[in-house]
Formats: sequence, C-alpha cells, structure tokens
Amino acid sequence: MVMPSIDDTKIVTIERHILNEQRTYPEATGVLTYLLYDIALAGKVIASQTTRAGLAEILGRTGNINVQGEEVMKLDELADRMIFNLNNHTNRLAVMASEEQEDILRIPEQYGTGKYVLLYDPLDGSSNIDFNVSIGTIFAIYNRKTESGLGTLEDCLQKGKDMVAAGYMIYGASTMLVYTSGRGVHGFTLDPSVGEFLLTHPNIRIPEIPRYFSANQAYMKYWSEGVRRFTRYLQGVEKDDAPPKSLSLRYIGSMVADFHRNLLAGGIFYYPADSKDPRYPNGKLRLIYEGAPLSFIAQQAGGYGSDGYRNLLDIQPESLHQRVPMFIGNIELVEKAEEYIRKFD
Ligand code: AHM
Ligand code: MG
Repeated sequence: MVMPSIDDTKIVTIERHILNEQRTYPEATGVLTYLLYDIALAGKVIASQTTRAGLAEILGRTGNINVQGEEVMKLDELADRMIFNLNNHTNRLAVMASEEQEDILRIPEQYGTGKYVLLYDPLDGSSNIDFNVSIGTIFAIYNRKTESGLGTLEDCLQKGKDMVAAGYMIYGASTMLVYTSGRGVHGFTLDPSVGEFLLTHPNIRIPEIPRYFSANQAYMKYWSEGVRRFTRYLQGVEKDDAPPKSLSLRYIGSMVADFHRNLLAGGIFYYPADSKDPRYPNGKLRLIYEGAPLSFIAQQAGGYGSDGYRNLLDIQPESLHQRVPMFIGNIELVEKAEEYIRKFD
C-alpha cells in the first residue's frame, strides 16, 4: 500500500515547541515547560469530553443521576476539576484559582508546592454547550509572590503585566491551543488521529486591516454615550475625523471563539460596562481569568486590551472575581473606543 508522504521534519508538536522556547532561556529550569504541557493535556481531555457533549450523561445537570446511577457532572465542573487534578500534585504550583470557584484553590497538604500560580476559566462560554457552539478554556500563569509554603490570595492578585504566560484552548470544529510566554503568540491544532497538538499558526499577528467587530448589540440601550457612538463609528454611521469604518459584525457569545476569530482576521471584541443594567455595572467579564490573559495574548500579537480608559494589564486586581469592561483587538480600534469614551462619558 502506498502511504501519503509526510515530511516529519516539519511536524512541530507542542512539546517540541515549548522545549525549543525553553532552550532560548539559559536560566530556565523546565518547570514552566512541564506546566504548559500539563495544561495542554487537560485541554486534550476536556476536548475529548466536549466532543461527546451531545450524549446524555454529559449534558445532564449536576444533581441528576445517570443511567449507571452515578451523579452527573456538568461539563464546566468536569473541566474545572480536570485542570485542578492534573496540576495539584506536580510541585510546580503554589496556588490556583478558578472562575468557577469562590475562593483560591490550595494545593492539598500531601503534595509539595512550586513557584508558579495558575489562574483559569475552565469553560468559557459554557452557556453555549447545549447548542454545539465553540467554547474554550483560558489560563494565566504568574510567578508566586510569597516566598514558600502554600500560596495565598496575594499570589493570585497580580497585575497582568507581570504575567509569565497565558493561553487558551478552543473547542470548535477542531481543538486549538494558543499561547504566549512573552515571545509571540503560537497556535497549535489537535490532530485527533495522533492525539497531539501540532504547530499550525506560528507567530500570530493581528492583521492590520480589521474585518470584524464583536459585541452584544442587544445591550446597546444599557451602554454609555461614548460606547454607543463608538459602535456607530464601527458601523460606518458616526461622523468622525477618521475615515469611516464599516466592519462586519460577528458575535457568538463565546468570548474565546470571538477573540480567536478577531485575532486571526483583525477586529475588536468588546463587553462594556452596562451603565444602566444593575447586573453588570463593570461589565460581565472577569479581570484575572479573562481580561488580563487575553490582553497579554493580544499585546503579544500586536494588539491591545483596555477597560476603556487604560491598559487592562496595568490594573491591580482587588478581588478574585472582579469584573471589568473589556475592549480588545487591533490597537487602532481599541484606542478609538478609548477616544470616544474619554470624549462623551
Ligand atoms: P462565562 O464565563 O460564564 O461563560 O461568561 C462569559 C461569556 C463570554 O464567553 C461571552 O463573551 C459572554 O459571556 C456572553 O455574554 P452575553 O450573553 O451577555 O453576550
Ligand atoms: Mg468565562
């Protein structure tokens, strides 16, 4: 039988890529490499479960009993537990925190602690699971601030600009992992036939000419004057000194997917403060699990993330679940949003 020829010199697995990066840091100990690899492994397991999401025992709600008489776990809880369990015993982490959990996640007593801190949103966009829409996992890695022992809240509340690495997995038509450790942004696609993430998108840069904007325009009535005018600018109907923009609208309601599209095609995603909606006076999205890591990735790809006034990476978090308005994508568009907000709000 004649096999299609594969140029194996061109295959770069995520492991090989991370190791290559590590070699360029003479002081690197390899701990971050293994940590990233553990996160990739969690991504593979979560991907294997999301592709089964149509099956009854996964789709059931917590508290339900499946046909085997076992309690059913929701997919977001499963992802949350998977990431914690794959990382709690490796001696690489001082502490973790998850968007799904109220408090910090301590490393169990029987295991040692390490020098890094892992913050994660286990399944972003999880309200989309039932509709077979892409969802994702977001992660951020910091150095611990405390010296030793169990990590603390202080370790988790760091400015985004001190982040060591960040990334996301997207569970879509294919599963991808996109990450940065401060040397550009690299994307890998999971090849299900070999179970490996392979480098498919090296050195991602946001295209200079943007194509899309992504925001839930149903909430326009809650937005401030500046954000409303900015939206009309994107639609090409607001009078402005700059040439009019007429972008296409794409909004899935799954931020990782919306962000990923705009990263590859150019554009802006925003979830502003809903000034007239008491539910989200500071927007819906979380600073440490969503805003900061995606801003680090955007910045490394030549883009920018802002809360409408300042760089999201400069904000000192006050609490684990602090929400923040988000404008993220091409620099020119995000700065335009800031300009409108400064002028009209
Ligand atoms: P989640 O972390 O609870 O899933 O919520 C975050 C999600 C984002 O993925 C998405 O951009 C946003 O919520 C959608 O919210 P809305 O339905 O208000 O537009
Ligand atoms: Mg989320």
